Amino acid sequence: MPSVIEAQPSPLFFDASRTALVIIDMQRDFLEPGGFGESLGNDVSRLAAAVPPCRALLDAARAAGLLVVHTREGHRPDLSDAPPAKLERGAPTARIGEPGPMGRILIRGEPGHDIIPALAPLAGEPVVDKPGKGAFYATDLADILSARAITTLLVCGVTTEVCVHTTVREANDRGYRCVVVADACASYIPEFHEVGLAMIKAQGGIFGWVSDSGRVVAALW
Ligand code: TIU
Repeated sequence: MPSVIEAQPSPLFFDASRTALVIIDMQRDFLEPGGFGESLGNDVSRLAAAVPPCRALLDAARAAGLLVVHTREGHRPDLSDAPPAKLERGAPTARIGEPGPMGRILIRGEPGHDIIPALAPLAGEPVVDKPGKGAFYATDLADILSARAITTLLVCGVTTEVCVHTTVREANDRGYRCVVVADACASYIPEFHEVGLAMIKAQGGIFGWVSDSGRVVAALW
């Protein structure tokens, strides 16, 4: 039974049984002081506004029986999956793999790599660990989605113009209909959030659709 999400540039009809909520990188390393985001010179408090809308989406998606996928950006402790070009950048004292107040920065298994408690995954919800910005690159996300015949992705998380955007671009080329949930995404750079959303819905929805948590939650009931 198709439902409709009010979105821009047009309403989107979707089948809940073939729709997944994808929550991008809502990790302590990006949202809390002392992690990767702050090491890059960012004010991490700018991301807090996305947490309640993500929580509302998560509650609604679970209640509606949607597939919920969580992603985390991070690297192996030996850094063997981290390209030198990525490791070289950032503050010399707080690069990927260096110790910090939440453990080694952006390393799997460290406290900073965890998803924030407010959005903790439930048993049975796939958590996709990714070494890059996009959630398809070097992961099994495509297999997870195809096993459930997923065609539509509701995408939220951080940051809008980096990991959300890269994932949506990858997903769009793979044929998924992507709805980016504006208020459930955030950036350290507010104008990049705004222009990142504008890029997705421009030109007739060149990468997908943009909606907000209130409209998406309403469509899921
Ligand atoms: N720096 C920044 O804005 N983002 C990232 O490095 N990763 C994600 O967006 N997850």
